[in-house]
Amino acid sequence: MTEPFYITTAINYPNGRPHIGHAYEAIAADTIARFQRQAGRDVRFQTGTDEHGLKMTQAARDRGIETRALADEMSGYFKEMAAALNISHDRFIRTTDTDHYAASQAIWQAMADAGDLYLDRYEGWYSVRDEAFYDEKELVDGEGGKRSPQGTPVVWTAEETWFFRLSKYQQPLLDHYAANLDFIRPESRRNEVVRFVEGGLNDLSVSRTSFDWGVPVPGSPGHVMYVWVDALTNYITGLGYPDLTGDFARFWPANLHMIGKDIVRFHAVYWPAFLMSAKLALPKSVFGHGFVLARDGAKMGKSAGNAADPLALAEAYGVDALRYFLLRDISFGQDGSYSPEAIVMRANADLANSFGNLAQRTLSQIFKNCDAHLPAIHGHTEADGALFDLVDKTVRDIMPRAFEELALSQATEAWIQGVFACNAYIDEQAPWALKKTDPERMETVLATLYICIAQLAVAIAPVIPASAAKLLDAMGIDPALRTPAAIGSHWYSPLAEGGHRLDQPVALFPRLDMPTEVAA
Ligand code: ME8
Repeated sequence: MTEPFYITTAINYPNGRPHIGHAYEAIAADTIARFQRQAGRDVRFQTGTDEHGLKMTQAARDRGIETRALADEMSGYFKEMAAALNISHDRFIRTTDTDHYAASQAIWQAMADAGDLYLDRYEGWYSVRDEAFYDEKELVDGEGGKRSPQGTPVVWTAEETWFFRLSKYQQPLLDHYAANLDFIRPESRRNEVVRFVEGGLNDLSVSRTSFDWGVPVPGSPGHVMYVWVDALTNYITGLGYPDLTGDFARFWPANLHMIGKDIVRFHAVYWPAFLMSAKLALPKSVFGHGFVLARDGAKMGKSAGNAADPLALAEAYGVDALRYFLLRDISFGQDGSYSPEAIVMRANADLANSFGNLAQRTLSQIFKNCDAHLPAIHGHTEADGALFDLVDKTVRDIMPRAFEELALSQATEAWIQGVFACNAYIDEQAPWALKKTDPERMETVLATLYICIAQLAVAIAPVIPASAAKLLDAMGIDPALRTPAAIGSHWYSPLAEGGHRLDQPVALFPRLDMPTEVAA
């Protein structure tokens, strides 16, 4: 039986339209999901929207509409974004889905049964924008008074609420971090979390009585769950919890929760504590990626008001150009900046001028000079062997290792080096000049390139799925061969005997014009 692999993104607040940061996370997670599928794993991939809480209620009030209407409208845009960016999720969950109420109430009940919930009075600071409670000692002085460590405004709240005995889990959490070094990645985030937990954990207020837009607390009229309790539960709702058989048995614990650095505390402290309390297994890994920053360095977010529309970018430059740019130019785990010019520069340099041009030159020569059929290899030279070895190492060793480690920019960097090597080879071998003098050698050179291009297209498919598929279609390569293992390499490749029929080569990546107007 194939090995299961469960990957999730954070679920997005649909209090506004999606921005480039949401697109970034979806694209990164999708790339990993596609890589894992190619590697033969049985992948389950979930994304969605996080629809309860005060932030949503206030956004709806500001627009003078019902919260549910806001959630319905905006959640639709997130779904559209996923479709437009070619995100291959198995479920788009909304926390207003009925099965999600049942799952949230079940995990609540399990925490209550463990003796971890008690009623008391909460008094303290709350940030609506972060949907987070903060200790007095964490606050900083800012514009207009006290602010959260994230710089968002805080309000004093006092109400009767249910508390979760988070303090009880301080040592079990620290033990878990120590025994599972991959539980929080990258290491810098892990260190932050460990320091925070070592500093002591207060019990957590987990219900609200001042509004009703949330999952009702079982047996406690007037209380709705704190939005993060139900939000985190989405990851198991999607597997059928509280039914512990079926998808839950197969896919839980998750292999990877892919989230942004601002919400690591919720995923690496609260979530594992809730799961321990409910006697459920903990996810294997939480990865806190960096932020995509606007060119001026400002944080791009809905609330910051300068959100770049990912759909407009995809429309203007192409989905795969956007996907490739985000994963190649931003070192995964760190913050990175984005600009329309940078997307155009990267797409032109790597995709149009290097890979697209390589494929176009090779395939059009096969089309014209070999009667549109892949020629066979007739013995090889040292140069052919060197190229095969380099491409092989790239697609069968360096890239998979980088994808496994979530070093996404290293994977794309290695790939483009492979492309450069092919371009150097074609220039050196000059197959066009061999047509008259040594047609057999011409065939070997073109076949060598064909195999290398096929390998490189398969290897980059998780990042640029639509373009890779288009190229492989045009090359006449069977979908069953589109994994690094199946495509093989060298003269051992199923392609080495030749014979595949090619379509008339098409331009894969149009050369993009520099933007005159900034889309951000
Ligand atoms: O935090 N660059 O929702 P959200 C990169 N509902 N990533 C960014 C980003 C940026 N500029 N801005 C936001 C929430 N993100 C909660 C999550 S999960 C059970 C609940 C990331 O819409 C952010 O870090 O504010 C998070 O991972 C995701 O986008 C959704 O953010």
